[in-house]
Amino acid sequence: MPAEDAAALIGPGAVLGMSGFTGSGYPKMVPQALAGRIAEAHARGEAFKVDVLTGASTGPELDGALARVDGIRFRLPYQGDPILREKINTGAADYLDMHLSHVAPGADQGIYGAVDTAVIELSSIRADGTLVPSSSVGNSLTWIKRARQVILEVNEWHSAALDGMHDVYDGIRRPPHGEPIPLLRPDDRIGVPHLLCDPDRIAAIVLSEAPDRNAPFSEPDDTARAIAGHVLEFLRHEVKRGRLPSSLLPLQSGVGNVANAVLAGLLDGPFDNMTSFTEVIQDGMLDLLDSGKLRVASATAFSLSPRAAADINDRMEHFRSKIILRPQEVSNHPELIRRLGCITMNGLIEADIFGNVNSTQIMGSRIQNGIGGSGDFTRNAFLSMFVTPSVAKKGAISSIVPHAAHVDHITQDVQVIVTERGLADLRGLSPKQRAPVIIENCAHPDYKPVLQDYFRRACQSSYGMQSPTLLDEALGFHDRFVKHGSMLPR
Ligand code: 0RQ
Repeated sequence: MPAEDAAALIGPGAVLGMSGFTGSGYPKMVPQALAGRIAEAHARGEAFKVDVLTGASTGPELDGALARVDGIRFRLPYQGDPILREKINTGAADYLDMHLSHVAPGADQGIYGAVDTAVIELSSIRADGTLVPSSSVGNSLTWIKRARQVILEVNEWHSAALDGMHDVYDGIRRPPHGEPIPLLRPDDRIGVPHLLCDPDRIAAIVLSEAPDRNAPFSEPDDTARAIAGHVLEFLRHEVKRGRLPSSLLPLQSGVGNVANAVLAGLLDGPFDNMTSFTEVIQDGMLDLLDSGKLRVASATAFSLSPRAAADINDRMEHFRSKIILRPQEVSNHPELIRRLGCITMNGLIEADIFGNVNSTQIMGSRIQNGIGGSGDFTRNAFLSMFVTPSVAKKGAISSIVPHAAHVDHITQDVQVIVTERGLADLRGLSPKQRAPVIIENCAHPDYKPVLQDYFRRACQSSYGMQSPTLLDEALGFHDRFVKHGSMLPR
């Protein structure tokens, strides 16, 4: 049916469970038609907002379109859309930023309310009625199971050869009847390649040909290349010390230019027969798969530049045996991440001198994206790393601060921090021992003396000496930025 007719099945206050993860596999037609309906209702003076639950971030046709018309009351678990971000930061929309592996268990307990409608993008519906997901699996299984009615968007832009790439495991048992998930290696397939839905609950099928819209990556700059260089040197050292095998351990890598530069660096590195157990497959991973250095990549979604997305669409057949897309509760499951021993690499907003990491809130209050899977992976990693340029906003912001203004990853979870200046290996160090190493190895030269001075004085007059802190100065960097536009002392 036309998208407008399908959108008419959704009313004010609806709780919507939608497919989509990092700009991949999200519905595009129904959300835009719904945004049109909401705008018309608002023009008539009628209230119309919905709750939007997804896998992770979507694209301008979903988050952007609904946020633009003030149609989102509540959003979880992750977003990255500039319009929605603004609505959240001005208080017009509520946002629950969650660990991505926690969403499905919460939905099964009914914590987000009864899901009214699932809107799920597919690449095809087979003749036997089974549903083939598109470029992400995310929480689609959960929304289809829980929703009162289901709207399907079949998108012919996706390659038909996606059929067979997915591994949908529906065997997770909740406490008190929990059982191990039977996955022992990143390339294990433990489910079926399709989703199922009782036809009686399918309220509409809408056709689409719209591409996933992901931001293109810029070529790695000197900063990204320097960070990648430090990471690779460190991994080589860990192999030499016998702490890692020469094929490394399953890699998880966040999104963004730095993560992509590290993957590009691995192309020329000495490691072979690598695997990846991650949540998103980005451009760099496809290159590694092409080169044969990466044997298999397990994830829940693609997160590709338009160039790479077009390329993989042409060569899906080739990649189908090397890539497995799973529900995000499986791709991000702590049990599996700990069992496989993942090496995790994620970006950060800021780290403090004790190694606490803020991934989400600028100046402690403005949301950027969300914690995403970084918490699922970091806490349970074999080796957890964070990568970042040492400064943001042309040097007005230091990524290394005396005290993080918000904490997503506590110091106990953070093993290695890397900037273009160097790498801080924090394993085995107490908070007081961590501070000089982080300042010396990671801080930008403009901020190093200020941080050294702060820590020296904190060591003289802190209330306690476990994590020496000057309470009246700890957030001074942030306060200066908010008041004067720079963290540098005036
Ligand atoms: O903003 O675009 O307006 O200039 O944050 O920063 O340096 O381009 O780096 O793309 O790797 O993003 C933490 C946001 C880093 C990301 C974060 C500003 C900076 C720029 C982007 P502009 P960069 P990245 C896998 C795992 C949490 C989720 C996660 C993230 C913009 O890595 O969202 O890890 N991580 N998921 O200027 C003010 C600072 C800043 C700052 C950066 N200290 N203060 N602004 N920025 N540091 C994926 C999923 O989970 C789905």
